[in-house]
Amino acid sequence: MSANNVKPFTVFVEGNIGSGKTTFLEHFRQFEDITLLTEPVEMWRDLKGCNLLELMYKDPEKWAMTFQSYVSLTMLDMHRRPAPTPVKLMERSLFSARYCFVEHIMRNNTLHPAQFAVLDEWFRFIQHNIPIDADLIVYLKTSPSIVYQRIKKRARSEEQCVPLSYIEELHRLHEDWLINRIHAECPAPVLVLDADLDLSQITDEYKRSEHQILRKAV
Ligand code: DGT
Repeated sequence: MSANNVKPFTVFVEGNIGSGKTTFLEHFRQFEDITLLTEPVEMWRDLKGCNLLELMYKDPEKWAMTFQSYVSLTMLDMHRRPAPTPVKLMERSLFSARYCFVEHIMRNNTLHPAQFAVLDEWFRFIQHNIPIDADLIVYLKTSPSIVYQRIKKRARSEEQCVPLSYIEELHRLHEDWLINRIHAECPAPVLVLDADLDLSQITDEYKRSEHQILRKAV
């Protein structure tokens, strides 16, 4: 809740791996009265000394279920975290975990149907029983070839084995969810930004979203 007990205007920042979600959130650090919640990747890399992200990339058949289960917990924690400001900006959501990442590993049979069923039941239970506020989704739309180059360049050790085909598939799943709307639920209106632009031009593109996000902060 914000200081005056009104729910914060809640924004999910979504987009493929390497689309610039963290940079987008950093852009809003200059403004007051916004709570920024970056994705808990560091928690996934160090859960009591275990790197779940690495385990998942190295042996997905064995670790995807465990990884997704922990992703759900950490995302739910972010959704439920109170914001003392009128605006709350979150990197990703339980929805992209389910409709992009879990969907992918279900379709390519990395998950056993029973494992998928358990994750899906958790997702549905949470959706129906725990309030998840969402007022706007900012979709940082990219071309797979461009984010693939960025991922190679940033060289996060766990992601070195990621093939272009995986990035292409994740792109399609984001498009199906946010543009083609193949799932019944899209929790909020979607603002699409061109996130192919390089760092020198991207600030102007980010500014296009300021009006919609910041008017809630005044
Ligand atoms: P950015 O700032 O747009 O470059 O964002 P990234 O790439 O740091 O963050 P993100 O969420 O796209 O990906 C972080 C890593 O975690 C990446 O290797 C993909 C993986 N990841 C994130 N969420 C999930 C998930 O729900 N399931 C799976 N399998 N992987 C996930």
